[in-house]
Amino acid sequence: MFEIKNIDGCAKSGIFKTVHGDIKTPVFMNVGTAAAIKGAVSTVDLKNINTQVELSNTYHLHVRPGDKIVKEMGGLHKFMNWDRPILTDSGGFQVFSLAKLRKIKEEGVYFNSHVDGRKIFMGPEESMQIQSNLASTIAMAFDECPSSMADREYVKKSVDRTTRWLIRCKNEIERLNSLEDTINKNQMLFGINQGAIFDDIRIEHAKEISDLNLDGYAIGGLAVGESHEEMYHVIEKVVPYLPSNKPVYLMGVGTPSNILEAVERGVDFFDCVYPSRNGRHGHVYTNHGKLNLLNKKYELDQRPIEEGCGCEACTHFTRGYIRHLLKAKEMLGMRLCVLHNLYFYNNMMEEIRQAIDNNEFAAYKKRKIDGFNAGE
Ligand code: PRF
Ligand code: ZN
Repeated sequence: MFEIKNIDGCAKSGIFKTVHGDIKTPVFMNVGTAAAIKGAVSTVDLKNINTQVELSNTYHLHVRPGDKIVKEMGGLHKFMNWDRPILTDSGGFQVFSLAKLRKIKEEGVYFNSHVDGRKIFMGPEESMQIQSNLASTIAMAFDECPSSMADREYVKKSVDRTTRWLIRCKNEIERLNSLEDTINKNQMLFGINQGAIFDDIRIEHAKEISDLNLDGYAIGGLAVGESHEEMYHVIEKVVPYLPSNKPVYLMGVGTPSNILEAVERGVDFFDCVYPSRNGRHGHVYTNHGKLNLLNKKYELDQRPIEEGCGCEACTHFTRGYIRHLLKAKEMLGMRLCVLHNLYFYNNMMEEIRQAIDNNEFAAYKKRKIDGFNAGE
């Protein structure tokens, strides 16, 4: 159930209720693809940086260790020791971006595993069965994310197939949720809007999937090569056609500025690998833009990454020390940068929720983006 708390322009704050606890929105989900946040960050750390939702991937966990193993271990929550909500992505996107030699058919996708090359088939039913074994809080529908280069004719055919797949996902999750030995019988399903940058295909698809009364709706197929302006345009066009009483999730987005722009256009859920991936490379987010800690100018810098930041890195260590760790390829360097970046994102979302509650989101957003652009 989604309770809207306050509406400020098109931005909204709310509470999404799940069996694993409430999610305050807008929210940024922290990505732990293979049941691990890259950079040696555990679920104990996630609690310390105020993570609300962890995100894992169906495809990766199916390939290794296998969803049946995770089920035998009691489901993903028990496996990772995480008692807050988990969202699992369906595998659709990962199959298209990672797997080799894939073949898309009406029944699903045939592909070779990126780990050992073995042949795998995944369709809507298989994706739902795997996600049911993982026992995540929210399962994502199995979709196709067409390439940003795909032509209109291909995109139309692909989106129609994604709609048929969505109906099969809905039927399958209802069946699985009613089975005796299903771990999470209240598993929720989010549908995914596709249509590349073709407004009419996007809108028609949004109308079709809205009729299915799902728990939430995602906008997929963005941040795959189109410009930021094209992405914002699609969000503006699509959001009005999605149910206003359900959360909207923009998949795989993005930079802090992208998130602020999307919140302003009505988006409630986000996820992205940027904070963890950038952290592993020593790139850290601050209110004055992104810093590259490998830069020589930080060698003797006694300041924390960000003055006033409450994360483990900033409350204990200097830029100069973290730079040394990164240069020496010590795992601790990466870990501290990833912790800081995730804290920065989670903290920005808290500020966003407060700004919306105080009806001052537009001013907050401007201040924040001006700061990012000003630099140190
Ligand atoms: N579909 C799914 N997962 C995704 C995407 C998508 O289109 C994207 C696109 N940015 C990220 N993750 N299932
Ligand atoms: Zn910090």
